[in-house]
Amino acid sequence: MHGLKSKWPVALDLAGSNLPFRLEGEIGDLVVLGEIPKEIEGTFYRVMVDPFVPPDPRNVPIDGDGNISAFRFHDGRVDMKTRYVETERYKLERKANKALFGLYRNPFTHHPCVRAAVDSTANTNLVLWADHLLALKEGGLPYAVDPDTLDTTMYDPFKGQISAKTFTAHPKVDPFTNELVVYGYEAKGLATLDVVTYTLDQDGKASEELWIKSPWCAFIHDCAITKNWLILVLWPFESNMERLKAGGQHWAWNYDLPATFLIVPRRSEVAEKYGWKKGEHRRQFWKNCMPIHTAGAWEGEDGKIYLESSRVHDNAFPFFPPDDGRMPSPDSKADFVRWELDPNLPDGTQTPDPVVVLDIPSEFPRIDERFMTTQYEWLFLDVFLPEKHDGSKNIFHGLNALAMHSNKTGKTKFFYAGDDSLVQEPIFIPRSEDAPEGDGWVMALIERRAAQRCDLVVLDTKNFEKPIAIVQLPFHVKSQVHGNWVEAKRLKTQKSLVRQMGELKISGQGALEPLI
Ligand code: V55
Ligand code: FE
Repeated sequence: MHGLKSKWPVALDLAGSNLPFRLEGEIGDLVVLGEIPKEIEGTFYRVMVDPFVPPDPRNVPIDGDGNISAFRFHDGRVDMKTRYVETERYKLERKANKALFGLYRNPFTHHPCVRAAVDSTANTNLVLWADHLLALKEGGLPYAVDPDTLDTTMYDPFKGQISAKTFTAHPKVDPFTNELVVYGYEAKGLATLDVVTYTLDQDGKASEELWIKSPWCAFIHDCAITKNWLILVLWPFESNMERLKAGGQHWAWNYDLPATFLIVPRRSEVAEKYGWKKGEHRRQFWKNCMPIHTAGAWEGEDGKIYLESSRVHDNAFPFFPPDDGRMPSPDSKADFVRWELDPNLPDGTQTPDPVVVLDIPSEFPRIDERFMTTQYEWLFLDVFLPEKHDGSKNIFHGLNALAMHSNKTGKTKFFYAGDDSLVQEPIFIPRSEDAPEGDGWVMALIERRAAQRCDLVVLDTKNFEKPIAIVQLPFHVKSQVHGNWVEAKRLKTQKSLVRQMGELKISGQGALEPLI
C-alpha cells in the first residue's frame, strides 16, 4: 500500500461497494445491449446516499447527501443525468468544505452554527407530485426538484399547509382518487410522539389533517393504503431526548418492543362509520421484528386488512443497536409475508402470525401501482437465492435476483443477476394504460461487483428470466435507496434531460470539399 490517508471512511453503504460517487453530469444516449421498446417513454428517477464531504466517522450509512440519477427513455434510447439535491445542509457543508452535521437526526451533535438549518439530506425517495419531483427524507419536509434540469427549486413546496416538521419518504398514491396520502412522525419535533396524516390532491392541496399519538417514539418508515385505511408500520426502535442530548444515536433497537401497525382512517367519514372519535385509531402488534417495506394492502370482503411486507426477524440496522449494544444474531432470517389486520378488533390486539409468501430474504417489493389499494396479483421484488450461494439463508448476503410472484398461483419466476452481481430496487412500467395487471416491463440497477460498474436491466414480464435490454453505465453508481418511474406524459415541460445539438451547418473548412 502507498500509505497515503483519506478522510473518507471505508464503510458507508448499506449494500454493495462503498465507493463514493459524487459526480454530477450527463450522458446522452447510453450504450444499450438488446432493444428498448419504443413504448417505454418516461424517466426512471432514483436517489442514493452520497456524502459530498467526508462524514463524521460515527455517522450511519443512511445519512448522507442525496444524489439523484435520472434515466430518460425515449425512442428506444436512454439519456442519463446525475445531480445532487442542493439541500441547505449540502450547501453549508460544501461551502465549509467539511462536515458540520454530526449524527443522523441528532442536532446536539451538529456544529452550533447549523443547528437552526434544515437537517434533511433528501436522500431517500423521489416522487413526482403537483409538478414537483419531491426529494424526500423523513426527518424533514420535502425538497422540490425540477424534473428536467434536476435543479433544486425550493424547500417545503406545500408551504403553509403542512404544519408538521416531518414528512414521510414513503407517501402513497391512490390511483383511483388521484390523491397522495402522506404522514409525518416526530411531527412536533425531536422525540415527540406526535404523528400527523394528510391527503394531498393532484394540485398539492392538503386535506384530512389528522393528529394521533404514537405508542412510543417509534421509527415509522413505511406505510400502506387501502380504500379506507392508512396503515403505519412501526419498527421496534426507540428515540428519546436523553440519548440525543448525550450525543448518542437517534434510534436504539428495543428487543422488548413489538412490530406494530397503526390502523388510521383515511377520511373522517370512515371514522364516523366506525363510531370513532377524531384521532381514534387501532393499534395492532406482533412480535419483535422489522417489517421493512410494504408492497401494498387491500381490504377483504370480511372487512379485514391484508398487508404485505418484507420481514427481518431481528434488527436489520445494527448501526442503531440497543442501548446494551447487543448485535443481531448471525443467522437472522428474513422473508416476505402477508399480515392480517382487523379494524374491528379492540385497540392493542396481537395480530396472528403472518402467512409466509416467500421464504427467502426479500426486500424492495413493488406492485403494478395502478392497483394500489386493491387486491393485486403480481409482486416484483429483490430476493436472495441461497442455492446460487452457499445455501445459507441469513440476512447478511446481498440480494442477487429479481422475483416476479403471483399471489394467485403461488408461482414465482426469477431473474438471476449473475455471480458477483447485486440487484437494486425494481420499478414496474405497464405496457399501456389499460394493459392487464403486471403486463409490462421491470427495470432495476444491477451492480457488477468485480467490474465496479453498473447496468440497468430491462425485463419483459412475459419472459421474466432474461432481459430484453441492458443499459450499460460506464461507471459505478452507489446503491439506490428508492426510485420511481414517471411516464413522459406526466411531465408538463417535456424538455430534454441532456444538452441538445442546435442547428448544424458544415463549415466547409475540412480537408475535402463537400461532394454535393
Ligand atoms: C431508511 C432509509 C433512510 C432513512 C430511514 O431504509 C430509513 C430505510 C436513506 O435514509 O432516513
Ligand atoms: Fe424505504
